[in-house]
Amino acid sequence: LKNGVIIAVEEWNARGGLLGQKIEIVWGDDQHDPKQAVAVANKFVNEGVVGVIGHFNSSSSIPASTIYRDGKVIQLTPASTNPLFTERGLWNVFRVCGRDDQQGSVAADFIVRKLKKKKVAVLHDKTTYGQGLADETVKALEQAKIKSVYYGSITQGDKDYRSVLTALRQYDPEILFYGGIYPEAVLLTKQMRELGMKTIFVSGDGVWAKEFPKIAGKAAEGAFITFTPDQTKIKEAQEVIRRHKEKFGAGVGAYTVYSYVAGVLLFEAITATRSTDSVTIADYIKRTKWKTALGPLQFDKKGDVLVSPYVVWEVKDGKFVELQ
Ligand code: ABU
Repeated sequence: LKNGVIIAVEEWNARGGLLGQKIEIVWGDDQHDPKQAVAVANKFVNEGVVGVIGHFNSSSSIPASTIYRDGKVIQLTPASTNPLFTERGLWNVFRVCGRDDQQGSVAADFIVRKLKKKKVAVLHDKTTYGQGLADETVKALEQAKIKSVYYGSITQGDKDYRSVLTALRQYDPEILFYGGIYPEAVLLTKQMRELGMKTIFVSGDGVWAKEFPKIAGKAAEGAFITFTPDQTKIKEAQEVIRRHKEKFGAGVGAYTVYSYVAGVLLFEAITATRSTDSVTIADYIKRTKWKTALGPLQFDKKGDVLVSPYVVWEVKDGKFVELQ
């Protein structure tokens, strides 16, 4: 997320900045802790920031958003996918990515229609994102008349998940759907294979990180992950991807282009309105049809994008491959 913002700010500052001033980035680290997120949000408000690009975790973005609302600060999250972020009617929030109710139904549809599996175990990491995505997937499975054979949770940061895997193995699941982030997905897949389980691993965007296949190795092969369609094929994204490679010597992360776009929307809104008043900027962002590095984009009244497709990716030969 940082890299995307840095590229956007460098681009705008090279053109002279905003309203005659150079843009200054103020960084905060919420340590993916909701309490720390609130502390960071208060710090930003006290420092008089105009807009926040962030946070990453839904469990940080949601509690921080009310601090920003009260402090009259715009918040654009590039990556927080829990529906609650935009479902509370806050005027100051925007989400550039999709939502877990969309993502969960794509996962369930893939399990039922494409994989044609019926025995699904579900695990989540107890976070707002992880549990939220697991619950949305369960809901969508139930609409397809599939009741999960096991529903449980793990604790982020633990290293040994063999006891929960052994417990769910008794139900002989064909699929393990996991709501959570990639470090635990690495351990879950590795330990599943160590236990001799052939269960297919399915998860969401929190696991779409090159580290997942890289660290899990063979254990990740054949895993299915929901995420957006391949950003490297979007023509408008090419220049950001090129500049990222040039500056940081690596390909973009899952949400780098999203954070770039969030920054550009904020800067374009400030330029167009010639204002740093958050209500004026929010109103402009909401009523504008945007052309962005992710393609055309428009927000609804809640601050969600009107179109946010999810597709399924498979881990093949250590890489994510988008399925057609
Ligand atoms: N969307 C995946 C990870 C970030 C979050 O929503 O918590």
